[in-house]
Amino acid sequence: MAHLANHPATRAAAKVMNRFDLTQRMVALLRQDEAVIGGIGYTNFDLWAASTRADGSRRTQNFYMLGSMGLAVPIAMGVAIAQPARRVIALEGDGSILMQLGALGTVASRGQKNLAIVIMDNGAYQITGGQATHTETGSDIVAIARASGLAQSAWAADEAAFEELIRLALTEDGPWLIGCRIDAGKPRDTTERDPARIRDQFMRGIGVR
Ligand SMILES: Cc1ncc(C[n+]2csc(CCOP(=O)(O)OP(=O)(O)O)c2C)c(N)n1
Repeated sequence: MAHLANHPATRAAAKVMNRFDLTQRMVALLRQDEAVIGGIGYTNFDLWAASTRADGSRRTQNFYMLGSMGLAVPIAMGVAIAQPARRVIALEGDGSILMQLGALGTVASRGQKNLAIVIMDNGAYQITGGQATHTETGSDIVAIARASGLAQSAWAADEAAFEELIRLALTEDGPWLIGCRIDAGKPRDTTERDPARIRDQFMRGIGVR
């Protein structure tokens, strides 16, 4: 893709950034109605933290997957299919997407225009103790995504490039995949563990309840 020519295709070329900082930057670029699906892991917690406003209120167009790995992309794709006028972002950890790689090919084969996938790659299953994932030893999520048919996939070289890629994903046809290398920083908060409430608020947030 011509507009991705300036963005690196390899993990080694990407700066190691901070998950909370990137998530805050992403939330700041949302216009309001985009749906964001947080996968299990610390990606989820930082989405919760970055979506909590100073007055304690919280963005209601977010869904927080608690329980199973690898479901952010499938859930986001379901929302994107059901509501094609809405932009949908899946936020997932490297460990979790490695468990559900077939979802990338499914998204590619559907050519889901309103869907973007953001992978927070810390090379570890951080929330369960920091065991190394395969990205530490050579698996490159962006290369896997491209080989799965997601041509519009790139690593964010740095924070400014990340914002540029998010802006693209919010305005131009997808599907998109944005890889982010992140450090081992702890998340800023913990998602409230109340699945029924999470589901209910999200359904209200996207206007189906
Ligand atoms: C199917 C499944 N296997 C294992 C677990 C246990 N588990 C929960 S989160 C997690 C690690 C998630 O790693 P990653 O997606 O890389 O996110 P991070 O914790 O690094 O933010 C594991 C092993 C689970 N919840 N579901």
